[in-house]
Amino acid sequence: MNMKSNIVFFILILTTFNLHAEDGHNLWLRAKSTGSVNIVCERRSSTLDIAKQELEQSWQGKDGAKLVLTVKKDKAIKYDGFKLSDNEVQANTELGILYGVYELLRRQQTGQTIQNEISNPSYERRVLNHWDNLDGSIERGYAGRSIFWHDNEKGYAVTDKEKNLWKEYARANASIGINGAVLNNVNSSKLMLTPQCLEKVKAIAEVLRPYGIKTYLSVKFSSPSLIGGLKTSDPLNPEVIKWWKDKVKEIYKIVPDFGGFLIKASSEGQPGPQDYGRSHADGANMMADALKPFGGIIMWRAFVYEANSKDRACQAYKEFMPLDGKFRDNVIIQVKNGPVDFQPREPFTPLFGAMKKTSVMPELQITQEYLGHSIQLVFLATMWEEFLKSDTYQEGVGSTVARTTDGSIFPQKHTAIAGVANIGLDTNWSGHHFAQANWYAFGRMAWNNQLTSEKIADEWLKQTFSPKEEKAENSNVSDWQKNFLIPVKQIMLESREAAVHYSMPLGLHHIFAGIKNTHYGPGPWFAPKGTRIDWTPPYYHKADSTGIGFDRTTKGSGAVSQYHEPLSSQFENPATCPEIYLLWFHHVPWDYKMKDGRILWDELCYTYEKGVNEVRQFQKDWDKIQPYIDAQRFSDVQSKLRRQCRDAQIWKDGCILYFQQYSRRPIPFDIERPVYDLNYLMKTDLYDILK
Ligand code: GCV
Repeated sequence: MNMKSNIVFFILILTTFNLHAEDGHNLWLRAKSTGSVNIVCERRSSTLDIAKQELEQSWQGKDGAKLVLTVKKDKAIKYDGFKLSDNEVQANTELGILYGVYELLRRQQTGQTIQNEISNPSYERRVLNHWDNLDGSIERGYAGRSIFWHDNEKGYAVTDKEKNLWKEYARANASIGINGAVLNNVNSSKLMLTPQCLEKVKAIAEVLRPYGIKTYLSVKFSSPSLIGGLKTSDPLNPEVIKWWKDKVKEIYKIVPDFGGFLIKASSEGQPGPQDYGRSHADGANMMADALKPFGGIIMWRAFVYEANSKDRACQAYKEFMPLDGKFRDNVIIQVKNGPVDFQPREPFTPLFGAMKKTSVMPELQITQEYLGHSIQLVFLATMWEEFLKSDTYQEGVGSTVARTTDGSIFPQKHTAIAGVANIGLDTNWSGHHFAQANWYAFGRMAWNNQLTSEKIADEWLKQTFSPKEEKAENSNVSDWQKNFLIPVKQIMLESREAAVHYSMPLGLHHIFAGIKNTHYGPGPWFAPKGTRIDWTPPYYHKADSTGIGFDRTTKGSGAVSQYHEPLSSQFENPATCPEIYLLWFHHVPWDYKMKDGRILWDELCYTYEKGVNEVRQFQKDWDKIQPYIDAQRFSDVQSKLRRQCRDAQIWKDGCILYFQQYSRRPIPFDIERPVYDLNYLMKTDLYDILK
């Protein structure tokens, strides 16, 4: 074939098989309008212009319908919430109108009806935390380099192409209700507060503003001495106090809607008030006072743990509970969902609900540091739903984490939720097509912390994958729903549990390969001499000839006592402790009888096996959906699933063979035999270190 006939053939193939190449860049915002809409809106502003443009671009309602956008105060509407009916969006603010428009379009695209209803956000601030460094790299980023920062060579220059990308980013966030972005890593650079860097922040903030996204920064607590020429950064020193006041003034001059600071202090080597003998409250309040006149807030992280502590999981509670009630009302304590560190499964951090006189906000991790990077398909909404619905019992039955943080129980001046972003320069933004669903889910749950993961998966799939040329009433759609939507939703909803099964079942945690600190792959054996013990897996699994698991009962580290009754007693007793947390709270003999009658060792093996089988099933199910999806995204996901299957097998083999050295029991004979040698896996690990 010559060149010309080659092209003709290719076009023919494309039309015949309807293979639209989709690279995922459009995220869940692919819908094109199917008719016109007559928009009535008395006001004009850049935010309202966006709302109108979105309607014109993606309207799928009745052709020629009239839609009124009304900005009018209504007491029943909270923050930037909205009132929605078939022909009107009403809100207190222009941003509320924009959110209402996105909701209306989402309903159209996902075939959901609209009754007269009010939708208010669960949290006032719904914030992405970017762990982006000023050199363009991203800590725990798996989707390319930063969309905000370059390598040093390009410095802080801003291009139109970048601005365009930030606009797309802002649009995606606004469409799911995210209204804040911390632009840089919590392990902040001291340069963040220099005038050159702040000029760039100004440029970014200008692009994000019309979409209602406030800009926040992570800054080094010791900035006054690092870049301000002061001898100290002691929060009670008058010069330091003045330095922060001046710096904050300088920021608000160029970013008038600046949101505030996110601070990692006295944590993992970061400077903090404790360096000067002061408390977290002293540090946070000093900065909060500087921000107060401008309406800014401090999000002060509670991610603290000491080397050599008996139990790292106890530390945040110990340090922060005595300070309850001592923080200013524009300080929010930002607490990770679990007491160790974003593990595949953890019980909730006991600070939730326990701090009653202080605003507390959850921090979730969207980027999959411990859940397979952007290699594995793991839908995190099920994990977040489990967390938000966890009952703390702090103010009686029903004091869920959601309710203790969203102002329903405690009168918090500010409410917020944060998610560590998984966004980078990769064409599809998140590295894995399905990792986009985690970004989406974070926004949707931040808006409504009662939403189920099932509903979120359903709407995300419909918007992200439904065939473009089909309209809701077309019969092919039901074909697509039956053969794509239902099975793929099932994969998503089972995916996190599968990851727990093949990596850290029954409450095991932090048993990752430690080499290179990647947090990918198993390393229960990893404990080189001289490494901090709480950075080695044996500290967490404590496997020995008598059994396995971390004793956090009152006879052990006592972590159970940080939970409110009845949880405390429930966790204390292995018979009542949910088995999903068994090895989190207990060191259990290998022949401990599980609820299903198996001994613990067998149960562990069967669970690892189950996890591997689950991913193999995802692989089979994915292959079946090929006719219902574009070729590019089909094969991208297919190839990632292959790698996930291999890596699940490595998890299973590595963990079972390693723990078998202590259990000294056979692997139950009806499960698949390991295919990797333990020595090989351990050496591969070591080999990596030498590379
Ligand atoms: C940004 C864990 C991660 C670090 C992260 C830290 C934090 O330790 O591995 O990369 O640092 O948490 O949340 O501050």
